[in-house]
This record gives sequence, structure tokens and C-alpha cells, in this order.
Amino acid sequence: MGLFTFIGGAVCAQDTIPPVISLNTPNTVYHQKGTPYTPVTPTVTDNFCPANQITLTLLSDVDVNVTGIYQDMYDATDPDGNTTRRIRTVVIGHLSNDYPASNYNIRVIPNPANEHITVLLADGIPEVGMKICSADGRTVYEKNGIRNGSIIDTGILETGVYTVLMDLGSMVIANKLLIQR
Ligand SMILES: [Ca+2]
Repeated sequence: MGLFTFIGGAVCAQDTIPPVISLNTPNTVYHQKGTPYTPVTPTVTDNFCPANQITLTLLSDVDVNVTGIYQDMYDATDPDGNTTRRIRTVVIGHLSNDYPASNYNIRVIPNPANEHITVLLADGIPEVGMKICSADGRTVYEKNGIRNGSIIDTGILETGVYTVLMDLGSMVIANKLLIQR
């Protein structure tokens, strides 16, 4: 133990800094519907305590058989009870690599966009659930019941690349959106 003597958790008790969780994946992952999904185990580190003393729990609501947007929710707790939480967003669907959005005329215009985007939906698709995620996986916009011709204010979004997820119920279409000013 070198210069330090550990008496139970006495030294750890001064620790007020929670562990750090690295997901080891992007914040948002896309997974083909109907195929087995195994969450990638995160790496946990702490300012003070070794990794094997940190409790890591996973709460995942992923259902690979139902198209949708799910979460792997990780909580890491060090021996002093400092807790941190990270969430991986898991999109289950037939992904746009398999079903190019252009085939369905489901997209937003213009792209690149500035202050607004307009949603275009093919005939027969009354409405979609829409979610816009930043490059680091944060959800910056989320709304259900988006109809053809809906105009969405993007003026608050910073310049950058975003992922637009449109949930049709039977599939999720993922498209890149560039915000440019
Ligand atoms: Ca700590």
C-alpha cells in the first residue's frame, strides 16, 4: 500500500468524484431488426478506486423484434456511493443502408439547412416520429406525429452534422442532415 494505510473505506470516504463511463461505442448505435443484440460492455474508471471496486449496472429496454428507439442505461457507483450514468441510444429498424430513404421519398429539405427544414413524406405515410441527434449522440429534437410538409425550426442547432431518425413504425429511416450557416 506504500505510504497509505487503508482502513475499510475510510480513505475512499473522502472521494466525492463519480466514476467515468466510456461506452466503447458511439452514443447512438443502429441495429438491424430481428438480429441478436448484445450491448458492448463499457469501460469504467474512477479517480480513486480500481475498476473492480466499481459497481456497474445495465438497464436495457431493447426489443430487437420491434422497430423503435431504445436505451442501454448504465449506472456506475464507486464504493463511496458516487454515481454516474451514461445512456447509449439503440435504434432498432431496417436501416437506411438497406432501404435508401430516397426510395421512399422520405426526407427533409433543404440539406444543408439553415433556419428551417421541411419534412417530405411519401404518399401513404400519414405521419412519422422524428428524432434529431447530434454527432455525439445527444437528442436535440424529438416529436411524434410529424406530417408531410411539417416545418421544423433548426435555428437553435449549431453548425454541424446531425442524424435525422424518422420512425415509420415498420422501420426507422436514418439520414444525415448538415446544418450550415
Ligand atoms: Ca470516485
